[in-house]
Amino acid sequence: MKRALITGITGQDGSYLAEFLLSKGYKVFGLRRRTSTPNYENVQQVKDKITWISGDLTDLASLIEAVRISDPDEVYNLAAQSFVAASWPQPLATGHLTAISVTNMLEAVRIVKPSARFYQASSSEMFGKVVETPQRETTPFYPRSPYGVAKVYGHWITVNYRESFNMFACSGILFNHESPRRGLEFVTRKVSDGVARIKLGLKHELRMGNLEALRDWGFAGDYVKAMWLMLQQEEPDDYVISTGETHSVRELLEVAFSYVGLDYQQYVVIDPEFVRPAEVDLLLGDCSKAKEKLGWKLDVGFKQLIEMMVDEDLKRVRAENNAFLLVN
Ligand code: NAP
Ligand code: G4F
Repeated sequence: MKRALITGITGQDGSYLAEFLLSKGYKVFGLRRRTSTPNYENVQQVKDKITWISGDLTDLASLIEAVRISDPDEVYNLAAQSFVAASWPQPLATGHLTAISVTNMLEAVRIVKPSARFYQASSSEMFGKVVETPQRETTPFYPRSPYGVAKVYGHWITVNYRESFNMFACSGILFNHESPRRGLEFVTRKVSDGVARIKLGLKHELRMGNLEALRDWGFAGDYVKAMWLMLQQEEPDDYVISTGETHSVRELLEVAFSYVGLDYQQYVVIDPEFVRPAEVDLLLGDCSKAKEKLGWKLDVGFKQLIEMMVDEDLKRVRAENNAFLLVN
């Protein structure tokens, strides 16, 4: 039975990846940090099938112990401070969690089990103020946020450990991917949750930032399969994972509101609080290498993804509201 260690397992991607690896017969170990209120919402269905290890990205001793306990064939390093907007008010924490911690994790693997295969969660945010379109593995980076800068460090340190220590270390340069498990602060989920609340009469406006930003949005469930495929190859390498389509935030609003029979223009208010100090205007990925070498493909398209998210939020908000009415 293969053994995998996942950091960031309670997040969106970690939860889909855990389900995917369990379905493939893996023994899955999940690194969990101590929080005042435990949050297992994303991993509810598989919580009891995961072997939990207490640890924190910033604590090398705990990561060494996590690798020792799990004795993994594969390590998926997904944990990070992942919200771009939070990286301006918290640039140092973002640097520690999203950049330096990658070296912590690589060191833990190098010291305890250098033969383990390593996946690093790199990001299209590294392309930032893009210098070519579409963006591919060879496109130079021009990050536009403390988060993007931190991810560039994480990306290059992964390449460096591969080249310095001959480790099987891969970087997946993943474009935005979403799901009903996406954090509520990210734009797709903010919109699907907002639409559900407006439709149910619980909210009357949705305050948004830049509606002209363009993103290449895919489904997280499809993207975790690419992570696994990268670690099954003969040689370690880096891959762009994307849909090859780009859509604006405005289009996202149109699709989500019209799905429930509403016109977004009647509810959306532009609020400078959600406009960023520096914006990534356009992301559009070319994932030909992943298609060709990994045989990776997408199952869920943009409209289907947004409608799935609105459906799930309608169900959840309705249930929460009914429970509240019953109690009060
Ligand atoms: P997410 O939902 O925000 O999950 C982040 C995970 O990191 C959570 O499990 C969180 O634990 C954990 N974490 C944060 N700080 C930690 C610490 N100090 N010690 C241990 N664990 C810690 O992110 P995601 O969307 O699944 O993304 C996964 C990874 O892919 C991230 O590295 C992200 O930057 C990268 N990425 C994401 C996308 C995307 O579109 N989703 C695209 C490219 C790259 P808690 O539950 O305790 O907070
Ligand atoms: O959903 P977002 O917050 O995602 P962003 O910044 O693209 O980052 C996500 O994708 C990256 C991959 O490219 C990951 F590395 C990263 O971890 C994260 O998962 O914002 C998307 C766009 C931005 O242009 C933002 O300015 O939506 C725009 N936007 C407009 N109004 C908004 C809002 N974003 C948020 N979060 N909230 C708004 O009200």
